[in-house]
Amino acid sequence: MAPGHPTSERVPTYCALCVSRCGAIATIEDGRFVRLDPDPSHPTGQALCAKGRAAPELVHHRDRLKYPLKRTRPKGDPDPGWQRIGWDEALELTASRLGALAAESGPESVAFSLVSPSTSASDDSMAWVERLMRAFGSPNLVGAMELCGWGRYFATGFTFGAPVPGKYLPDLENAGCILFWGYNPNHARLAHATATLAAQKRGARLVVVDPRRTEPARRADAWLQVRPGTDAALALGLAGVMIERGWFDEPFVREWTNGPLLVRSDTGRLLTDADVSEGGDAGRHVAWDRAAGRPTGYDPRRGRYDVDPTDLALSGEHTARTWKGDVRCRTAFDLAAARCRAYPPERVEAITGVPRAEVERSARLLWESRPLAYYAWSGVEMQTSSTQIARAIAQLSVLTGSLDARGGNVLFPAVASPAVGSEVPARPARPAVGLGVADRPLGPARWGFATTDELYRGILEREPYAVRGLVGFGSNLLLSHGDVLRGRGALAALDFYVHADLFMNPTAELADLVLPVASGFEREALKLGFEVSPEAQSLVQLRRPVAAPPGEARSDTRIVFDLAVALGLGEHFWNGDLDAAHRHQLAPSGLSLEWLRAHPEGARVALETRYRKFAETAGGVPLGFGTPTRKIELYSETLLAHGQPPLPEYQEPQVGPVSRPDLAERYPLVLTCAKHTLFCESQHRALPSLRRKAMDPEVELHPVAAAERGIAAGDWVRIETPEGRVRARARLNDTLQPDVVCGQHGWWQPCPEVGAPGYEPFGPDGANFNLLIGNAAIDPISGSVPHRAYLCEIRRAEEAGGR
Ligand SMILES: Nc1nc2c(c(=O)[nH]1)N[C@H]1C(S)=C(S)[C@@H](COP(=O)(O)OP(=O)(O)OC[C@H]3O[C@@H](n4cnc5c(=O)[nH]c(N)nc54)[C@H](O)[C@@H]3O)O[C@H]1N2
Ligand SMILES: Nc1nc2c(c(=O)[nH]1)N[C@H]1C(S)=C(S)[C@@H](COP(=O)(O)OP(=O)(O)OC[C@H]3O[C@@H](n4cnc5c(=O)[nH]c(N)nc54)[C@H](O)[C@@H]3O)O[C@H]1N2
Ligand code: SF4
Ligand SMILES: [Mo]
Repeated sequence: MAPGHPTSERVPTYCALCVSRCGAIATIEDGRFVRLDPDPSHPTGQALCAKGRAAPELVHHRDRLKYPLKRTRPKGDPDPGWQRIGWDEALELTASRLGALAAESGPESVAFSLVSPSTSASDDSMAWVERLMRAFGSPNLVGAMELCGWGRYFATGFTFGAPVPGKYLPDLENAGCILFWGYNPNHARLAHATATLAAQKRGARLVVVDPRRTEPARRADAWLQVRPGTDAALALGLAGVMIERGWFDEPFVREWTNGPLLVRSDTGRLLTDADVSEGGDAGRHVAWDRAAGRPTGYDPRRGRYDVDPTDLALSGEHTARTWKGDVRCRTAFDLAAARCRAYPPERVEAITGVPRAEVERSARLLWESRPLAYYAWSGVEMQTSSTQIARAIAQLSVLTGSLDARGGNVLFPAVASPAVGSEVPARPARPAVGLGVADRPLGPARWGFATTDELYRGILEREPYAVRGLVGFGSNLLLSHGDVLRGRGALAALDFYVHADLFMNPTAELADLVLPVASGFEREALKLGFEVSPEAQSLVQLRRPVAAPPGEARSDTRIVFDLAVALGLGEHFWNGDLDAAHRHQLAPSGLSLEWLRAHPEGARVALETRYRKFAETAGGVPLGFGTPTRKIELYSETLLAHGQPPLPEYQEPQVGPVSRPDLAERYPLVLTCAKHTLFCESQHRALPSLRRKAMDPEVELHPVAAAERGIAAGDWVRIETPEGRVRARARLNDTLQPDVVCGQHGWWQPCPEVGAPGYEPFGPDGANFNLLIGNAAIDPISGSVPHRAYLCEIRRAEEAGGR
């Protein structure tokens, strides 16, 4: 283009900054990326949030990392002495150090960490990181699985044998009733927020469970203001009302859940043929034929009962004759129903604070306006009973018969593509066991995820084995996770830590080597499907870079491939050829990489949406569910076998006023937190257009609680828990319960352009919320940490000493 001729180009793209992946149009003027606007023709492009609009500020930010940096001074020295080095040296150093650790202590001694794909463009690279881990031989991925994904992906797996609602997303376009439980899409996933508004316009009902009156709560048909962490009691109570009133899909429960199976009252085990007759088949279960008044068999391998399912008794106590004598049994559904009925509305009110009439009314709403499409997220993930809560909420979907039904939670169709993260053979050597497997065999470790607590223990205590290396793709562990000071000690004690990021952060400061990463706007990325609807799933887009990366920054994917080659694992990575990798991903769909590159708006692949796929048959056998009984497991023998409750149960938050009255005397307020609408997690505080609108960390509290403490709106206060203290500004909110307060995490970055300060990440004069949270009280199954239900006290900052 001739100089002096202003050029303007508009490139269809999408914002990769968070889980919403909003369809967008990037404007490039004179070669510079200057604007991002919504693209309403894109299935997720109805709107952009302030963060998306601020994308050019992120891209062009002065503090972006530009070159690989090597530490030259010891950890703990206030000056790391960062020295610029070249990529070749950085990759060689990394490969040789990781290779040496693997040779000395096994590949499992190297953990990987990854910024959550919900809060970043790491979605572009996650599968490749997993592939690298597999090829290298490490079973330890530290993400935020125990804080962010466990309930959505794995806890409900015990019920459905599938990730609900994580992958069985709410079918908002067809839902009769939408249930958002501890989830605020208006802040977290704009594409869901706009789809919800549209659904409400066409008459769908909305039920919101949240201690705070969020935007969706304001517009909801029912807002259930639950005491933080007591959600399982509410879910059980709702289910109890539905069962009591007959507001449930009895044929669905009979045919598709393990409700009809008989449970031995003496052992809690499912009755099998081996109980009934000597030498009987332990793999066959027993139900009760109510027509004939006698037991009948069920074979999970064939997914079939010996009689027509309509003949099965769903409830009642039955005596089964076994070869060792008579055994009293109850149906699994009977036990589940009894558990739910133990939480009648008045008890739910006493535990959760939700008025009993609201429990009744909401139960009716869930039933009468079904199909029910639900999503549950952060509010119930970061709890000491996140597994129980997730399973309790799942029952509501089951009772309404909404799983994989049109308008329920549906596994939408997907463009065919190989699972590149898991298709390479795991490294054969000696099979490495994940850090947490011994302590929590059913927890995240079973699926290759380690909690930060497990990571820190591995590093500091060498238990169950030594962790000596860490490869970090983003992930600001010291801001995002509790037990901050122990974490700092642990990271400093690593033999080798390499961290790839857009910016230096307090966690990366402890690395031996820091690698500069291209942002999502500066790299190509292939996205097969946009998740939220069948239409969105049909779109394949090859995101085109709209700006050059700063300095020598490279994409995470590029770094993974380069590192793989340097480690001698190139055979699994097309010897570093990214195009070849993308062609491999596209092969089953027949799409061409060149075509996609020339058409940044992407291609639509025709997909057929099928519902109730569990009822389809293969070789005469209904597919059913991926559970041991091939049915939805209201009653889980898997959990029982591990000493865990087979039915969802209510457990008081471990750090709460009921469990810890001793602590509650000094710390009488219940502390939760929520995402900031303007920032993702610990990021974005340095972007002027955003920071201008939110200069300081805040804590919301009720005016009565504030008045009792002499606190006025805008005052600096100290939040104090048994673990630590931090500062925030008071914001008064009279829709909160008076004993509930809500903070914000992620504050550390300054923004000099608007005169906004940074905050010390490790001390009481800073604002690192997670200094307040410890790792001692955790979910016994998953290791989830109670960032969303803790105890605290709040004081004016001057009274507590210092500003
Ligand atoms: N703007 C923005 N968007 C983001 C992010 C961000 O940081 N900022 N982060 C991304 C990530 S990583 C995630 S995981 C998603 C999360 O998305 P969400 O899960 O929607 O995140 P939050 O808004 O923090 O939490 C949802 C609600 O849980 C409520 N809550 C708090 N305690 C409890 C409780 O005990 N019970 C119940 N029922 N509710 C409770 C809060 O009041 C809040 O309204 O958002 C993603 N999108
Ligand atoms: N108190 C409290 N604690 C929480 C939460 C909460 O709600 N309350 N939420 C939890 C949840 S749900 C999550 S997911 C975690 C999130 O915690 P993290 O996964 O640590 O996420 P972020 O803080 O958003 O970002 C971490 C780093 O990733 C970098 N980054 C951003 N994009 C990229 C990229 O594309 N590539 C690379 N290599 N780096 C990138 C950022 O610059 C930043 O330095 O925090 C958890 N911690
Ligand atoms: S919600 Fe905002 S940050 Fe997230 S993808 Fe959409 S525009 Fe980007
Ligand atoms: Mo998250």
